[in-house]
Amino acid sequence: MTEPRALVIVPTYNERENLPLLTDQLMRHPNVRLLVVDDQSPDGTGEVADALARQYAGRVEVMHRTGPRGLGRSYLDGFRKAAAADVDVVCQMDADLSHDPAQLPALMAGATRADVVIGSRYVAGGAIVNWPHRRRLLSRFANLYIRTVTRLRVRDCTSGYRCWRCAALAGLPLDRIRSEGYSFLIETLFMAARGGARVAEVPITFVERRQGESKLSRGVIVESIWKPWLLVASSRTE
Ligand SMILES: Nc1nc2c(ncn2[C@@H]2O[C@H](COP(=O)(O)OP(=O)(O)O)[C@@H](O)[C@H]2O)c(=O)[nH]1
Ligand SMILES: [Mg+2]
Repeated sequence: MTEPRALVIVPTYNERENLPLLTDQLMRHPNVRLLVVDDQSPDGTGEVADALARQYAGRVEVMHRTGPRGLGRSYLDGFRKAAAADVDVVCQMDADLSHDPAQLPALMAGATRADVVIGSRYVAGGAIVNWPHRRRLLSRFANLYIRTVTRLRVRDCTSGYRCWRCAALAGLPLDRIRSEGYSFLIETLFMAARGGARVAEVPITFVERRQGESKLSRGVIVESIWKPWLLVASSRTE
């Protein structure tokens, strides 16, 4: 796999200012395709995505979801579609420019020696820009908590910047995954690791969004408190 071909899945909810910039930067990588999964964003991100799909015909595709929205639901639909794509790796990233497309080749290169590569804020060389102290503490604590409960050996379990080898993604039991938000990221990582996937981390610089708003809700945080325990419990009973 010298020049891996990638499909990048980007879930969007109200990202109309960010998506065009992200797309232009991603399209600078010749072997990268983009699948936008939009949840009927009220701000019209879906139409912006359609225009980008016309501009980059054959490289950018849009999935317009209906029904209940959610990050986990959007990724599950995206993963199912990706299973039929003719690529070597499938990547996940946020639409809000927190994840720098310039760092994508490093994640893709990592997939030559690992099944899942995490763009990590918490390994040497990783960084966070524009987060208040409180937000840093919460994320640090969350990762410590998740590692302790699940025994995952990953430093950044809640990073949404990831690159999967297709075979590793195909091994995930998608029909059994129900979580949203951070829990979705934890659950997919947990399932992969339990299935024997090799997980690697490469450093990224995470930059907090400038445009639009975070969708991080209280419900999402509460779910990620009990979810690690549930994952461990259900893996023991199987
Ligand atoms: N399709 C879809 N995307 C979502 C939803 N909620 C968040 N996103 C996207 O998921 C990514 C991360 O969300 P964000 O609000 O930035 O979370 P934060 O970085 O944890 O504050 C962004 O690309 C959002 O547009 C949703 O319900 N549906
Ligand atoms: Mg964000």
